[in-house]
Amino acid sequence: MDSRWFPLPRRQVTIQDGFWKRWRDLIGQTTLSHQFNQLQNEGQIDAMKLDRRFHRGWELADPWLSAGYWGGSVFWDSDLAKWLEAASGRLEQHADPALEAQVDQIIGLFEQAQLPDGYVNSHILTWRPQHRFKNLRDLHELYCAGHLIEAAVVHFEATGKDRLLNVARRFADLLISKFGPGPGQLRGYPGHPEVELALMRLYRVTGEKRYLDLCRFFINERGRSPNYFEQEAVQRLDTRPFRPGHPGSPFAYMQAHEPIRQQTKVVGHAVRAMYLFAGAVDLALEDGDEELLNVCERLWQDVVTTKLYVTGGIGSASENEGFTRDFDLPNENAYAETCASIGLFLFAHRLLQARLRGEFGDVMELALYNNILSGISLDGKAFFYDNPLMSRGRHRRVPWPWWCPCCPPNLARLVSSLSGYLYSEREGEVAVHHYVTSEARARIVTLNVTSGLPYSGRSVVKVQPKQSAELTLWFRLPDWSRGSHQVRVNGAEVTPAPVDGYLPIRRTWAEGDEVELQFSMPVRRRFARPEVEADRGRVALSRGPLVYCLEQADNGPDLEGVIVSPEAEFQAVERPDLLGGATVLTGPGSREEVRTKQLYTDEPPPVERVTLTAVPYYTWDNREPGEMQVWVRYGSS
Ligand code: FUB
Ligand code: ZN
Repeated sequence: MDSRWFPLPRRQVTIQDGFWKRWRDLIGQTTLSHQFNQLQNEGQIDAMKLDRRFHRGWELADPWLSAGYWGGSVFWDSDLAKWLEAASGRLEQHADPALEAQVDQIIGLFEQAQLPDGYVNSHILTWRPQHRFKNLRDLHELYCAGHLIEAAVVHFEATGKDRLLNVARRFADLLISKFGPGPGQLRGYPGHPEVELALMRLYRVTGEKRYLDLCRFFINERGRSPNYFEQEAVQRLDTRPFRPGHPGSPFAYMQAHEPIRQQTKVVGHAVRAMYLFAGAVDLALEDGDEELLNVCERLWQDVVTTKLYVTGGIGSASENEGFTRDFDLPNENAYAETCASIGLFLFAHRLLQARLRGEFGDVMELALYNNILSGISLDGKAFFYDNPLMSRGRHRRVPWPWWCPCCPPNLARLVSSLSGYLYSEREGEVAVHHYVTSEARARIVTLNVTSGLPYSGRSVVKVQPKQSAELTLWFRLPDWSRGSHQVRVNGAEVTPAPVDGYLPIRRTWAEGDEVELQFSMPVRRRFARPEVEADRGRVALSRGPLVYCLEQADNGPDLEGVIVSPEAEFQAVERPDLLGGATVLTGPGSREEVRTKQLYTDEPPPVERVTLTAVPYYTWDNREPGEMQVWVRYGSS
């Protein structure tokens, strides 16, 4: 694919100030040590010692999943790996000997746990070594391997040390010998995709084609008939029905109901789907596989046109942690797992390298500032797993979702590697996907971006070309500006025609040239298609990349009685004192009063005028517990 783009690597981009610098520092200074303590207290770190005596537990009776013991979850290794990845990203930006010592301690445990043939998985090795690669459907060995590989790549790139990379490569080499179409090999693939995109990262950092080949095998093998998961269940004499209540194929849960190239609708578990598709786009880019790329685009369209919350969340149902029917987007019971939005972000970022289209960047931004960021409290020490759009006050962040701590370290690793998602380059061209105050050192040019996002739509880009040559800078035109923007180069207005949601400016740039971009940030009213039952007759407010919500703390209880009228004008008001410094939206509304104890009356409820205050969704649940609503009743009153 000649026209493809390449992300500017993390270490060539320095986030220097502003909103994301504050988040990155909070995660680096507070969240990582909080998470390390949790991993220590809850057992993940000790589990790596492969000693049953270190495991706390209660009895569960599932012979293939828990085998009558609690040895920690089957994916605990991935929590450690995600933390390692996040911590390595931090070390890349900031020397921190104490953090480095913790990183080295965990790496040492992985080294000690690894068998001579390269295998490493604390759960399997401690509790059921005989089950190695016998239940790919459930046991998450390849998922854990994937996260280990990703952590190793980032640790190597960040520190130049190859200890963890060696562990990961030995494991990956074992996978290469075990999996494939050859005699004596397993024609299996992961129940939880992740290792595919990890193998692509390993391939890129080592240049070893065999990792790319294994990724291709996993992606192309998946969903073939006869189904591998059925066959391996027979092999291990496991006759229990798998997901019997599932409509259609039970393997849709892990996107293995049919080969990916035949899939037209996104189904099943949301994180699994997004990781698989991200890996598939990586593969398509590398192989120049237009067919696979088109499949991924088709699946992308399905997600964003029928399954995407206004907050950038996906996967509405808790039953399968994933997708149901189109437009089934309940608010109070929204699952919208933080990891699923992270997966969507990763998927979109890959697509952006294939086709420079603003819609991919728009969705990345939507997910990042809303569903993902709401996953962490403003003090960096508490987390949501699911991110509903309505609450009666009982949904609270927790210091550690011990039953399944996948989201907190995932969020930490995303933010600590955010610099790698902001820019792309290719011959003679650089694309700015996200406006984050940062220095970007591309091959041909250095850009110094100062941005007021998410609260101000103004960004200034100072351009320092490495040599005098014509080059094109592409600036994403965010959909939230609704086409209303101004661009100046060295103070003179220019009007580049948008191409697929980007503004290209081609010229011979000189040292000190400056581009100023002013994107309008109107307060927007968002309405859902009528098929979205939960949002009928309701409005959501947004401004710039941020979706807003009403909280009880500002508006009192009984938010169901609150109505926004079509005439109401909302104003953006800066509140440095509130929620870590936020711009809130205020405007007139009305509230139905409850003046009767009768269930039904012949008169409509009386209505009082009120002033409403909406806060950014990512900030909710950082004060006293209370109600919250993104979708508010809408109509004249
Ligand atoms: O299964 C591993 C992770 O745990 C998934 O990605 C999440 O949805 C959670 O179930
Ligand atoms: Zn998660």
